[in-house]
Amino acid sequence: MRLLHTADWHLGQTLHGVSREHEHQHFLDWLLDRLEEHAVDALVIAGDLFDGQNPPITALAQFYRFVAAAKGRLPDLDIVAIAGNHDSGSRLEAPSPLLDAMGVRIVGSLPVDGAGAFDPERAVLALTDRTGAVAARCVVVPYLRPADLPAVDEAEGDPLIEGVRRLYAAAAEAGRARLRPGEALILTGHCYMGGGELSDLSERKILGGNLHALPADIFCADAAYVALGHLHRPQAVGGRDGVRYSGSPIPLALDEEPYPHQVVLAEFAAGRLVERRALRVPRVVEIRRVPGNGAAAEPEAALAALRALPLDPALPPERWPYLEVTVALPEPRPGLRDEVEAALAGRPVRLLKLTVRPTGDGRTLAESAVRAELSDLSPEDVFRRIHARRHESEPDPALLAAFHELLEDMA
Ligand SMILES: [Mn+2]
Repeated sequence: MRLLHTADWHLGQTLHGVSREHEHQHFLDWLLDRLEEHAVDALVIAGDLFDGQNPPITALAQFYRFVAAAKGRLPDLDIVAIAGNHDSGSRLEAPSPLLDAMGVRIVGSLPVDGAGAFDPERAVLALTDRTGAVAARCVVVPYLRPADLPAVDEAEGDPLIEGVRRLYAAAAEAGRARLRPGEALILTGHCYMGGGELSDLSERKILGGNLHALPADIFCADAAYVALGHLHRPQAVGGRDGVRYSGSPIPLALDEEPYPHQVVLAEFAAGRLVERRALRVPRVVEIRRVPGNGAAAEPEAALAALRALPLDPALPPERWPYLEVTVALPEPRPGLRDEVEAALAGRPVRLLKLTVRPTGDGRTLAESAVRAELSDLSPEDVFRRIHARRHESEPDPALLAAFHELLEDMA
């Protein structure tokens, strides 16, 4: 059985105000071709299908067009998707009566029984191979919120970590109980595992530091594969090759540009993972930086580099590169943004971010002429700044964690 694992699509995302629709469509078209090319039996999307709880109509249409096209080209394809922290679970699940009948299972919230308690049996889905025989039991667990977790006595450890551990243990046990010889036990999740490599901007602001990072041993050792979502950088977890984040298919922040974006193709035989490889997603919009890294030592150097920037005039506007410019400023320069825009006027490039780093005389950013734009700040940055202004101190970690909890509930 061949399974394709992907996550963190964030359909509907905008990057510094620019729609990613074209890049997402390019990815989805590419993915359809790969599903067919590799005769994939199951597609697992491990959360954050959409960037927000109320996705734009274009993003919803994009997703359902993809599902219909995938089932049209591969009628026997099993599609399994779980909600991530960005998704609205109930919105994802609303079309389930239609999708279930097509073999498309979307799990937005933790499956519960009539009394509202977690029902592990309902978290186990069968995945079939090309002959139509069940080849794997897939345990689907969407992004967990504290209210989803069983109560744990504080003496037994961190209530969140231990709660997640128990929930996964019960779900895996239900999957294991269904396994017949030759079937693989596969787990999914959208969660933050400890020891992961973060890609700074788009993740740190939703994670709230390293609080509640989960240890890899919450996933049972007999799982043939664990398909994770949440971290945008592809990686294995806890030294286990079969426990991994697929990573996002496109860079979701400017600083997610340097590493490859990919999906994972995994093959199972006789209940085990026998082959795994990454399929690299081609990038349709480049991210360029001036200078290549760090900050231009002075504005004139940055402006000269911008004028000399090699750009392809044949590209259609939706493929014009994104540009980030960083300039060190020894003294205020009120017209800098206008100067940068003038250097780029009429050229096939999109300026997404201009960062100014005041140097030398201790002038604060607020006093320097180019002000930070709200869109350049994460919610945590804004919170820290307000806290600094009102209390002249950094927020303590517990307060910051509470802030992130609120933020996640609102996301
Ligand atoms: Mn996420």
